[in-house]
Amino acid sequence: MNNDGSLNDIRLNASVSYRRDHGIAGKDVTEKLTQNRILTNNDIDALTVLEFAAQDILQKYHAAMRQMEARLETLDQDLKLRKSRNPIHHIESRMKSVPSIFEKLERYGKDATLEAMEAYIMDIAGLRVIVSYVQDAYAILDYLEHQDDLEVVTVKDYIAHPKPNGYRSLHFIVKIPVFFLDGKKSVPVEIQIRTIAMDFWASLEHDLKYKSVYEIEGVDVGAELKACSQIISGVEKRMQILANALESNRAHPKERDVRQARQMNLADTVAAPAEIAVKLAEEGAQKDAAPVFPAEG
Ligand code: 0O2
Repeated sequence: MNNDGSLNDIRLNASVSYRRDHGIAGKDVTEKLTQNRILTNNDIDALTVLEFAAQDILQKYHAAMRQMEARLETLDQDLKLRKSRNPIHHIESRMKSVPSIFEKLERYGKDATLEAMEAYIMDIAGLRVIVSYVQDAYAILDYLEHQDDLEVVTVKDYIAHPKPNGYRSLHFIVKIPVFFLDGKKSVPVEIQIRTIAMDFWASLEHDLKYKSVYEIEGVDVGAELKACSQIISGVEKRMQILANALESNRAHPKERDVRQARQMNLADTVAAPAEIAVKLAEEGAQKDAAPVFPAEG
């Protein structure tokens, strides 16, 4: 959306869709606003008109997001009652901004229309679920897959397959039925599940990415971030082993869980990340350096 031509296309498409869907002249509304000089013929003008035309659709996604959040909270409460633990640490929600939606459509090479927005943009409504342990992320996906009115349409497992920069999270799109005055609609919501540790990494990486200067002479920032992600992953695995062993002790001891915990050694846990850091520094933090974590038994 860098030139006036495409902005005008967006305005025109939004106006036509609005008129068709609402039976009133969206173009007249646009002109009235423009004549009153609330809008001018620039980027803000086009995006504001678009926002107006899209609000009806966005409301639908907002409703779906709230209902999905309630589902997750109910699941968490139920697990607390039955299994005495709350896997969900907290939930964040966000609606994608209209400019961001249309930037994504442009990236996908799709027309800047409201129809395309509904057909191709699956993360208009998004929830980020922060959990304690890696196993919790997969357990929540599994519970949702077993709710028969939900449809999990795509799963991107960046935990099993981290992004090249070290980003880890479990992403999936769930379609949830929502009842409106004109009937039931199945609305997609993007869910990102990540542990507290993954969230820590992603938040700082995001923060660093937007620093005005993202380079330090003699330091490979990307390789450092990737190494941090790998270290975090190693620490998480050890925390998971501890949690499993403690849980196992509390209920019906499982030999395997307890044995895994016994085979861990606190000294290794502390030493391993430090060793990796030294090794990376020695190797000049080469991009493809793959730190080796202590075996987990
Ligand atoms: P916002 O404001 O959260 O929407 P695709 O669906 O494959 O065409 P997309 O949508 O970019 O591409 O999907 P992807 O990469 O699976 O996940 C996008 C979202 O995941 C991002 O949202 C971030 O919230 C998060 N994310 C993905 N990669 C990274 C990363 O390397 N670092 C951090 N910190 N977060 C990441 P948006 O679209 O950026 O923004």
